[in-house]
Amino acid sequence: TRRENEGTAVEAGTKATERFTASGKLAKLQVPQERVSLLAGEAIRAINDIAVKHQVTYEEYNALKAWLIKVGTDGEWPLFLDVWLEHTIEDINSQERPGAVGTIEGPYYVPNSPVLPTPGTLQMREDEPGTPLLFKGRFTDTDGNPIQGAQVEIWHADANGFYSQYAPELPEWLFRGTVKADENGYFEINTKRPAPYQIPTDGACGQLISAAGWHAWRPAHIHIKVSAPGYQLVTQQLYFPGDPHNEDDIASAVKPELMLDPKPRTDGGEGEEVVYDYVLAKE
Ligand code: MBD
Ligand code: FE
Repeated sequence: TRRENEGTAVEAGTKATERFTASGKLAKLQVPQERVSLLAGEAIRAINDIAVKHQVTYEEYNALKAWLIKVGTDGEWPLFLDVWLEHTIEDINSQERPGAVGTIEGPYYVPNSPVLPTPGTLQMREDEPGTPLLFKGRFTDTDGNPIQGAQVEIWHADANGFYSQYAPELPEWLFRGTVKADENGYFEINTKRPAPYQIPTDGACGQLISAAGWHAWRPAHIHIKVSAPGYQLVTQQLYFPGDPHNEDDIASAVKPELMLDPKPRTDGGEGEEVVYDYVLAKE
């Protein structure tokens, strides 16, 4: 089984926290006082209402306090928020955008992955386990014209459910890359089909999951950011039919438009191929 080495959650959580804090996003954040007062005020009131409704005891209050402290010391605020809240924020903010369907980014994106021309092959180890997957598609605008200068940033876990740069001893850019589409908008990416994924179970989020009797699974997924100069960036994930967790993703991030349809390769190559096309909306 995976996650047997101690400290996996802390390792991933600390990296995710550091990367978010250092990402430069924070310096620009500006939330007006009236929004802070409205949102924080209602959130605090909602928690107090729940406490009254369910007659929360001091035992439960102190368990909550200890757990919240542990979320921080394990570095799991990015994980907690991305699993249990980001899907709602993503839905709210993508409603108006035509074209490619998005979903949550999650905690393990790394910018500036190695750039590859199409057809590109993501970095793998020798004897990397898993079914080879050829992922290909085309970029067009909302009028059906090919887009120039489009790229696919792709990242996913290895067969053990670990993301490079968030777990020890993995090659830095394992299963991470930026593939540039050709002048007609076509791209091809060679990788391996990822396995179903459990969020770290040995940290605060895992403690909540087991204390509540929930499960920690996400369906197998490939993370994607697609972009082109002058077009809106889309962050999404792609999924595989038949995965037992497509219907009960702990992160609530599956949408029908994000389901792939892999087929045996037609060119004699080993493994599967799948076509997924992108329509991007102008900025
Ligand atoms: C993941 O790999 C992920 O994609 C999300 C959303 C949350 C935790 C781990
Ligand atoms: Fe993921």
